[in-house]
Amino acid sequence: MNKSVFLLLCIVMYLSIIPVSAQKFVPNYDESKIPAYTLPDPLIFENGSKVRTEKEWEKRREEILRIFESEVYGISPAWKGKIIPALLSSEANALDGTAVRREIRLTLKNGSKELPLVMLLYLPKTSERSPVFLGYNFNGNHTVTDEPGISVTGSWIRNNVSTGAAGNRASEAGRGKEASRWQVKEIISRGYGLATIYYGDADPDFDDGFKNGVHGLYDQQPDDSSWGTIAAWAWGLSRAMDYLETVAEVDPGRVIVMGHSRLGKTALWAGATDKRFAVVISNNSGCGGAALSKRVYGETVGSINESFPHWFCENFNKYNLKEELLPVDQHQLLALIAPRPVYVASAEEDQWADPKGEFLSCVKASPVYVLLGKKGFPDTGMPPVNTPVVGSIGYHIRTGGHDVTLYDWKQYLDFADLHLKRK
Ligand code: GTR
Repeated sequence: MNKSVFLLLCIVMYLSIIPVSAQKFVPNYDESKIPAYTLPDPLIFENGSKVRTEKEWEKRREEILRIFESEVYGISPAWKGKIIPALLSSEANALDGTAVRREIRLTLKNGSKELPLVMLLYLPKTSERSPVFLGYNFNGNHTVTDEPGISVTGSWIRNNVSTGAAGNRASEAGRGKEASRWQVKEIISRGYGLATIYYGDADPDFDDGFKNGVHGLYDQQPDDSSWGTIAAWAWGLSRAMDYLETVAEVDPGRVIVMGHSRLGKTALWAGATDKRFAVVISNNSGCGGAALSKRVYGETVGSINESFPHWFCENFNKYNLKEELLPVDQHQLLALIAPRPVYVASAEEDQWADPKGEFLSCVKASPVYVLLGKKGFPDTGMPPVNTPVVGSIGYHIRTGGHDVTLYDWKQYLDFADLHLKRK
């Protein structure tokens, strides 16, 4: 064997021992290496004709929604079941007497199948019906504040040293560990309520072949466009909304759906599929959330499908390493929310989530807001850090990493005040 054949053989052998994933999905963080791409125009129908009126937009909206369902998140079933609420606890003087706190078990009942979700609800003390933020938490309701009365929730939980979960069980050790991400006192002091549910109650975050969580409420043979876990979580938020509509102290016209990271992707999909959410907030949602997929920057379609095969529908795999073939991109997800206000937040150190791709989504969703009579989002390039751009679409990039901080909450509260506060 001559020397060069031997060398070639060595290279082939070396490549065969690197896992396929490492060969395929190397993240790009270099703007100059972004492929040339064309974004689908939200205001042009699939047949090429232009959307000119609000009425035509409604048709186009359906068209885009159907593509996101069949190619990205999967189709969620219609809900024809019952929700049976049961009050588990009630505290009239929570948070130093400033709030009312309740825990409510919501049993979703579909024929003979049932699933319990436990909602933690904080409401400000006021005689008016309150606007409420609704969002899932990552580690159990008891991690959201350090108040001792909240029961430890978490039917299946990710093992997580920082929140004291072990053996996939939430524990007392996690109490208050996520409080900085929720800022309940600030939310209450600004006149808003907070409703939160542990996300794994709605669907445990692992690939189980569509059996557990809300998937289990249906007898379903999953196919390539069946609802993935993000769609299942979003569907669960709509069930939470069904319940909030029945709570006397809650203003159902002012429910703000909010989520961080994978739950930010979830909040956006919930806002796109359920028009009852008055405002939608995406915190560091990145790939499959607010970031444009066709930029192929940071986390990509292929890498997210490989790491989290249960999040999206099977069809989404068609676009692994082939983002150019995607018939939609994430600016259209924001456009589906129009004319309702949507806020997208990025973090400077969270390049994995592609802050610029999140910003550009706002820019590219803007024409739909303009068509619907709202002020557009200015295309003036990335704003400086900690300098929100606010209209019907809001955006900021803050200093720091992948997280939800008091700074983020202050912007969300200001945004909610701007759009929902009763004058
Ligand atoms: C990461 C994932 C992101 C984001 C994040 C999270 O591992 O790659 O898409 O969703 O998890 O949810 O914390």
